[in-house]
Amino acid sequence: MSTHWNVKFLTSAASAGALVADHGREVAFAGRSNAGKSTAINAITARSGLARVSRTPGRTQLINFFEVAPERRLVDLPGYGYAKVPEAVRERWLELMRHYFDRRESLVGLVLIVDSRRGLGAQDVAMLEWVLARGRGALVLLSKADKLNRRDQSQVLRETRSACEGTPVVVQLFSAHDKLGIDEARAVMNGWLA
Ligand SMILES: Nc1nc2c(ncn2[C@@H]2O[C@H](COP(=O)(O)OP(=O)(O)OP(=O)(O)O)[C@@H](O)[C@H]2O)c(=O)[nH]1
Ligand SMILES: [Mg+2]
Repeated sequence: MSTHWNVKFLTSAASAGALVADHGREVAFAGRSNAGKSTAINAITARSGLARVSRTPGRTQLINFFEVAPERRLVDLPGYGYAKVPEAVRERWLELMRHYFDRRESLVGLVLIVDSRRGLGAQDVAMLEWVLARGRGALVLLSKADKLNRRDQSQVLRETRSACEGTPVVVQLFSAHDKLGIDEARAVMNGWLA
């Protein structure tokens, strides 16, 4: 379980043809634009400058691959749900994601980053259904939990868990700022990657 991670950036892919060879195992991070995917990757790998963090939604338009051990990868997928993205870009995103989720043999689990102040949206649910249909694991991290008080934290946790009832989806509160849920997320990911 306690795989040692030696994290390094591998490559950015703008198209299906540019993906890293489909060997070994990888865990993908997905979520709405600005949900905190890159920040979560940095927190979980304890590498502050690894994945780029931005205040401008929709910045990560590429699929970014990071290696944590030989043949073991983390994948930062481009965010969705940003209203100002042109239709053509949105269609390209959908095509790329469909290709990735339908064919990626090395994908063992999805970490879905959901802003704890918004909760699960329709597109988040669609992502979960995509991976569950293929028998992969799923972990929902309710991000930016530091922005909520205790009461609101437990409410969103309860609601999200109840929305995922009957599925193997694991739901946790997460805050990169307060270092909440980081070890738990890593443990789930290590289980998938082992
Ligand atoms: N308070 C707080 N802010 C956070 C947390 N995680 C991320 N943020 C902020 O949310 C914003 C977006 O974070 P990113 O990690 O860039 O989000 P992303 O999902 O990778 O965004 P895109 O790649 O653009 O889709 C940044 O301003 C982060 O500093 C957190 O745990 N707490
Ligand atoms: Mg990002």
